[in-house]
Amino acid sequence: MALQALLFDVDGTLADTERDGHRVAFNQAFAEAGLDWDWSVELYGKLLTVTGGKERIRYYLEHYNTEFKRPEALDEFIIGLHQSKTRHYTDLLNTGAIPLRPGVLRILTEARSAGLRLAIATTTTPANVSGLLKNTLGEDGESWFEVIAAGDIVPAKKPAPDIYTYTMQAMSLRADECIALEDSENGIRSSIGADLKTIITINDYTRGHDFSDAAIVLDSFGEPDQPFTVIAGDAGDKTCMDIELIKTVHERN
Ligand code: XBP
Ligand code: MG
Repeated sequence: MALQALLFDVDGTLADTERDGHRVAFNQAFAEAGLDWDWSVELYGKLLTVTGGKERIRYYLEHYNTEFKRPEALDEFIIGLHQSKTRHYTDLLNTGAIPLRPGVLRILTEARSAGLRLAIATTTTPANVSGLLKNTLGEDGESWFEVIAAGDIVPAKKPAPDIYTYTMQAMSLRADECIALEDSENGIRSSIGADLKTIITINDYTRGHDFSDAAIVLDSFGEPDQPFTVIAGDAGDKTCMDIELIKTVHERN
């Protein structure tokens, strides 16, 4: 089936948001709440096992801070902390501190000219997606994407396939008409679970992940003057990801 749509993950794929974005915002929220919790770069890598910020805080308490005397209304406590984290994170985005990864703007622009449909399938909070797109693509950045599926819109976050299934249903597309672009093992488990061919662009937190099901694994999408390194798969004679290569990868068995 001909390729109709590109389905993008956000965190780690469109932008390197985790170490210097989400992590920093979590720590700011903890400090603001008078908590002495500090998520180091290393600890945060372990906490990324769990997608979703509220889920991540709970996982931290269950596995890394079992001594903490939990409030009776734990759910509300976590929700409050997470709201504060979202405020800090979107404030950070508004400073322009987090750029798109190499190749992302070029691929999005080429895709639009080629008439491909674009969507987002992410576990992050909708306000975070809006903030990133506005601050990197401009005020109308969100309108580049036909569907933005984010956060709690489906109850089961990645690695469950639900967010991708939801996105394709909203676009009336089948999996063989789409391709997913991801950066993490939870991400590819979700996309492969939804029967999607998947392109992987790794980052420092995900380079050790299992990407054996990926159609191609790259160190970045690259730019014409900043070639990618192919970690697994076949890029032919290409030195950066473009729509032609995305279509070739999609057509392969
Ligand atoms: C991204 C995430 C997100 C962010 C935090 O995963 O795991 O949880 O770290 O976002 P993926 P929130 O890239 O696979 O979608 O705090 O808004 O939940
Ligand atoms: Mg990701």
